[in-house]
Amino acid sequence: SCYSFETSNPTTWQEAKQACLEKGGRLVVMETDEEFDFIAEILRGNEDVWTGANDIAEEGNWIWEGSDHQFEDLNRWGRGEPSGRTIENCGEMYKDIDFALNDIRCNAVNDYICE
Ligand SMILES: [Ca+2]
Ligand SMILES: [Ca+2]
Ligand SMILES: [Ca+2]
Repeated sequence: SCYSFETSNPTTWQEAKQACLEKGGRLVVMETDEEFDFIAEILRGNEDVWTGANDIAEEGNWIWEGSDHQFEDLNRWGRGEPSGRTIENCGEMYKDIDFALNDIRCNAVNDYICE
């Protein structure tokens, strides 16, 4: 894949999704542990970023937006995550837990990665 790290204009998750679509891509979809580790390594020293992970359509049913890749193929949640039930429906890579996945409110503003 080809990635675009958008770190100068933090946005909500929906805005990030739309911005990636307008570039002809999508929010990053993690297909393998190798891909996740590769991105996490690049992110060291950076801020939190949005991924395509979300459970907006159905609480607890996490998907990768714009992909039929099975979310359950990967388990990269931080300890105790996802924690936010219906309040937190979008997935970020969270710097405070070494860029593991954390569910957070979709109207938070983050950097994001398109692919
Ligand atoms: Ca990918
Ligand atoms: Ca949720
Ligand atoms: Ca959380």
